Amino acid sequence: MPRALIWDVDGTLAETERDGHRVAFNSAFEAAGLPWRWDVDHYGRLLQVTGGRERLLHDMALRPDAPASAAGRELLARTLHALKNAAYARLVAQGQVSLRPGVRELLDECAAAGVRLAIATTTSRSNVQALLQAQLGDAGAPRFEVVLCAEDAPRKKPDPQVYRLALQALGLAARDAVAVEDSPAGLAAARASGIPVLLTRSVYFANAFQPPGAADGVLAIGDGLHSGQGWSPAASAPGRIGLTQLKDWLKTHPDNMRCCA
Ligand code: XBP
Ligand code: MG
Repeated sequence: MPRALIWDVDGTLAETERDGHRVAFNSAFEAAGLPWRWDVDHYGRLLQVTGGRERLLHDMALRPDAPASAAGRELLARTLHALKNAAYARLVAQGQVSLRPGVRELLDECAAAGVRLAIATTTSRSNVQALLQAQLGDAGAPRFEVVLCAEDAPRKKPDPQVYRLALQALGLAARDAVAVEDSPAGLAAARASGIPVLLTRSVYFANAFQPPGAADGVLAIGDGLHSGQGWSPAASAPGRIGLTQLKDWLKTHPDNMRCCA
């Protein structure tokens, strides 16, 4: 049995990007009087860059109407990012973003079984707080013993910093935890810290693990925790993914076979 589940937020706890962060970035552009708008496809490409402020800077580098100096772009990125996070918090409070199916059930099961919960994300702390409050109420945040965000780990995924800090805070070895992730950068970060990864494909990274070998080393990959269908390796039951299934996958995971052979 894993002793802790370490959750990514964006794309994993909830589908936050397309209808949450993207829409909020566009509100920020509008509030700042800028004509820029990020459509669904463009935003998907920008997601290669982790971190909202970094994403803004990356986009500005290709815009002739962005400030010419690095300092000017940096200042604008900070202003827009703050506006975006405020707009995101409003959207989330209105219920525009929900937990992905099967997430709540697995969180509840962990609580009942004494499996510890943590968050390791590249997003800003205010975004995590807004989501937990809106979806899980006052009791939401305290359910996660460790919550590490962009402010705690400035070297963003795929850098393993946030996962290493999470293991440290939990006082656990990597093999005692399972990371739940959705993106190639998240997978790389968790794997580089040695944590087995459960991958739930999200809207923007649905096809990111297509070539054979792209998801090498994962504990399992599937479309979501709500169903046991379509997972690789196959789940033993068609119902939602629970702790018993995680335990089964951990037993046969190559990392554990190596460690305990
Ligand atoms: C999440 C991110 C974040 C969010 C937006 O990546 O890259 O930048 O898109 O949040 P992951 P901020 O799911 O791998 O943690 O604007 O606060 O960065
Ligand atoms: Mg993610």
